Amino acid sequence: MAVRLVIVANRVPNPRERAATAGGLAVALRDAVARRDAMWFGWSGATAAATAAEPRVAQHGRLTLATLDLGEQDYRHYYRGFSNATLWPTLHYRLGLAQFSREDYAGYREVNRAFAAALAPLLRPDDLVWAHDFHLFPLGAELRARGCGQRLGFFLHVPFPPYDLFCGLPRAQELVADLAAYDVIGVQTEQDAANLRGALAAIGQAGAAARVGAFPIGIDADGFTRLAERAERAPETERLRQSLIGRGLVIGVDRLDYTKGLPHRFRGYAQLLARFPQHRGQVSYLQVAPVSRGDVAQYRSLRRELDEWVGRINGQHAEPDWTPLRYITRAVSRPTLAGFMRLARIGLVTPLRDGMNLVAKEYIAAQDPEDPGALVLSRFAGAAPELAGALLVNPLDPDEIAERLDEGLSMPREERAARWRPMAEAVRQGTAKAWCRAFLRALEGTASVAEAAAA
Ligand code: GDG
Repeated sequence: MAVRLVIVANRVPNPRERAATAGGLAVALRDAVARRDAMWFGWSGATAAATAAEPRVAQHGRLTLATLDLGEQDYRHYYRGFSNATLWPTLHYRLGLAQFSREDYAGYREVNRAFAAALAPLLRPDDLVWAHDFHLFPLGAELRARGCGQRLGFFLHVPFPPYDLFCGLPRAQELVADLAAYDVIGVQTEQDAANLRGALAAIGQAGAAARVGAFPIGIDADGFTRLAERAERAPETERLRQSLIGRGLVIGVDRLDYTKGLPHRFRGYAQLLARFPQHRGQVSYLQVAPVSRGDVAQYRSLRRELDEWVGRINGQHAEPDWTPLRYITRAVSRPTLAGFMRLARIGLVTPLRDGMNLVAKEYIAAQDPEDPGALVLSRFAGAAPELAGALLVNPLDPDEIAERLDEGLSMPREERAARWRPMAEAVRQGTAKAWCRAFLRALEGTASVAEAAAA
């Protein structure tokens, strides 16, 4: 019988949430746990007076869901504080935005301890444990401290910056040292892997540095293509098509997050309209940006800044019958997004830094092979090395964004198809399923650090 897979992540998805509305990661991992014995452990998403000591356990076929409610204090310090306001900006190279407090850091460590204490008694000796993302740097070390000898894997979904930068964060060395408890330490790109190896080597953890590997995440490409094909004639897509009256559509889809480069992108679009007047009245840019982390101050100020940009661009350029920039801060259903992406002549994806960026891959998968659109992509997205046919930009340069937009909008069909084909192939090869398999193969193939130490 195959060994059980235990996924540990900050959030456990709601089993009733339909795959059609779930994000890329939930879909990828759902596939990983589908046809085997598995457990998914993490925060329920609810808060209580204090963090629960015992998880709530529910069985769904062969999948066990084990969830903890977080105490209000822990939510503030671990989640909103250290994870979202300290680690998130630092790992995205934005040290200047990071807010550090010792209370937040203590809360972060405390929740990792509480997770480990609640998880350890549920583990079987031959379980494969796979922890996800920056919320859980210390989890492996906490499990080891409780005598867990299982194979422990860790995957970081966001970038890992050069050590010198990461070191600007107080207690950075402790966090890097925590990672040495894991048997396989996965990151998205070779660049992240080199940075993380450098960090581990710098603190004298050469052995752990050798256990770092790049495992670029992907999407269910065929599934997304089918979704886009089906949505092509759906009423929502039809309404959007009719509203365009033949104008070229530029689409952006991002959580409303300062790493996604939205103000710079809006400036780039404004530059397109100012510098390339032939596109005025001929193009419409739809930005879908569902609000996220609305209770973190920086996200609220970003939202105000974007509201201003939308007003400025439309105020300056709109005509009575033309709105240059359409902006939606609600979430749109996944099939509808797929249909919109298929309709769009340009996918505009310009994060300042991104671990991977699944939207870029979804845009490629959604295209009609006979008449595909062009992808304008940040060179700082983890997806850039895999998507060589994209029009690459430095997302901080609005003029370059404008120039690549002009290039994409003016590109003949043959060139668009020639650029798209190898990208479509890459997205079809590097699926979410393949990512999961590669990581788990690496984890199954290693001896546990704990076993090796005991031998
Ligand atoms: C982190 C890393 C890494 C967005 N708006 C709506 C919606 N989405 C979906 C997209 C895509 C997903 O959410 C976003 O994934 P990204 O990869 O683009 O970005 P993050 O959320 O920052 O994810 C990232 C990823 O983890 C996986 O490792 O690639 O670098 O930051 O699937 O389509 N989905 C729906 N409505 C929306 O309005 N239904």
